[in-house]
Amino acid sequence: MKLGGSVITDKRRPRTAREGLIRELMQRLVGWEGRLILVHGGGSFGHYEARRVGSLEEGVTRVREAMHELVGVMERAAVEAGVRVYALPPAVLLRSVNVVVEVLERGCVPMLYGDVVPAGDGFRIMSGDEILERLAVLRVDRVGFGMDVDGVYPERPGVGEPFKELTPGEARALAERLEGAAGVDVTGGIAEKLRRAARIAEAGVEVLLFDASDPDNVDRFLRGERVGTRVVRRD
Ligand code: IP8
Repeated sequence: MKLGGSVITDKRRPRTAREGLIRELMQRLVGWEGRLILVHGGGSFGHYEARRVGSLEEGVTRVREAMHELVGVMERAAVEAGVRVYALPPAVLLRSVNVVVEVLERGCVPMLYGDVVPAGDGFRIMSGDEILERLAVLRVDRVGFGMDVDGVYPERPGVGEPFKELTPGEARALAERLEGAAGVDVTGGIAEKLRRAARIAEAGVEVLLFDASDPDNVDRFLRGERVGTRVVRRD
């Protein structure tokens, strides 16, 4: 399950975490008996600093320091709630998913986050959404994209009703349409999510895109209930 940057931070204020909500969300993981991998985005920490630095090569430490501050907030909330979270930099995934499995096998909740990772001669950003897609190979039951809107809308959030269900093909077609229809700022995020959701669902894993700023939805997702927009292969 990913907790998007727009859920756990206030995107309008640099380096501002929604600490109260983060604590509530962590509380919902207490007593969860199944296996869970957490992923979180960068919000007003990573994205803010990544925009400010001239290049990732130059600003790698600054961007990562901001992400580590947000990771610290998440870890503190986990400690207070009594959830055994184990933060892992996603650069480990460039080699394999083995460490994630080892952490799971020890009964902990691996927590990965959007981060700067080596690429070519320099660095690039690995988003939380990319991390979800890379982890889907672990034969997970379902993947959740926790956002700050209650699903995927035909045009834009709040206009009409969110889709209840999409096939991978429908999700891809919608990604094309949304990307072409409006500015990248508004829809780039959702188009990219839809493409990743389509690929994950194509491999047979159920994907849910839902509003994680309501902690009850996190409960529903963990219980395997339908929440938000479901992307699923129809065989
Ligand atoms: O919020 C981006 O992760 P995302 C992380 O999942 C950085 O796109 C470092 C900007």
